[in-house]
Amino acid sequence: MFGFIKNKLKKIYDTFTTKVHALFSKTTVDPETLKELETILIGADVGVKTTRTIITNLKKKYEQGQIAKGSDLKNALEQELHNLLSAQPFEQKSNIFLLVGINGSGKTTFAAKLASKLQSEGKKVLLVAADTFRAAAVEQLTTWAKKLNIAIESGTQGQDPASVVFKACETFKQKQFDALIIDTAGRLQTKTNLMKELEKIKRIISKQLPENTINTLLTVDSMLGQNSLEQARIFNQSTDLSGIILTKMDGTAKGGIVFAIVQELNIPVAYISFGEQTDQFKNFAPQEYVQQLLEE
Ligand SMILES: Nc1nc2c(ncn2[C@@H]2O[C@H](COP(=O)(O)OP(=O)(O)OP(=O)(O)O)[C@@H](O)[C@H]2O)c(=O)[nH]1
Ligand SMILES: [Mg+2]
Repeated sequence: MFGFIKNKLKKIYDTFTTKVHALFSKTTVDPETLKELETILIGADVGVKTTRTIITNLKKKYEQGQIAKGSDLKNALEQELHNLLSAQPFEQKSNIFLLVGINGSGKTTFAAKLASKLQSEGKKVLLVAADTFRAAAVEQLTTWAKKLNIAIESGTQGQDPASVVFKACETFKQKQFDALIIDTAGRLQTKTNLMKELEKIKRIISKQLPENTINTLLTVDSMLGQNSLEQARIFNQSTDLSGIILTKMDGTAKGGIVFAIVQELNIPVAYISFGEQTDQFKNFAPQEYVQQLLEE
């Protein structure tokens, strides 16, 4: 079943690449070409509003005679996408990370990846299992912590996650850790509960570690497409996001959603994550990302 869905998605992916390159190989570009490009971008999750902005800018260039052939279109599109993404660079503010996002989007996996990287840089890392909603969630992070030989603070199932975070902040100060990575729950009975809980966690960290600005990062499953824009909007309202982690980029999604998130919500992309091994992520680089998106 899963294989079937995967193959189907792969077909959509190939269609994107094939279609966009059919436009880039044209000897002359006309207004119809731009219309076709608009449809293709929407199909790649770039979103209606953001696509419109891109197409409007391209139209201007076309009317000024700067886009005559397919290769001009490719260069101009690359430039537009690059401008969009580099307008909002991510700046790491401290070594305090709060990971938020809907269930299954990759928070726990990314917590382990980031912890491993910071540890390899010589930092003393403390992981925090603040997802006390499910016992399995604590176990999952504990397994990672053991495997990586990294310290972990965790509570018991049902315990107030903010109290786990409070204790973790105490440990962080007392034992002089360098980095704090907090994994949170993705699902509670209601969205309001989850948001209230995250707000409370942030308040606790700010109070306990006032000299540090928290990096609040939202994991966005690249396979979910347009739904992610609305999620990002909701999380941003209550947690004031510092950046996005685009996960599951080893899948077939094109990841066009980041353009919509960056443009419509002004949230920068911080990391790209693409597998289940700890080294499978990197800092987001706009140029490389755009090239990958458009490559054949
Ligand atoms: N292929 C792939 N799988 C991933 C990636 N990141 C996470 N996964 C897998 O996706 C599933 C969900 O990841 P988790 O890290 O548990 O997600 P979560 O956000 O912590 O989920 P909850 O704890 O339920 O809220 C797991 O099976 C992970 O192994 C990725 O970049 N690529
Ligand atoms: Mg988790």
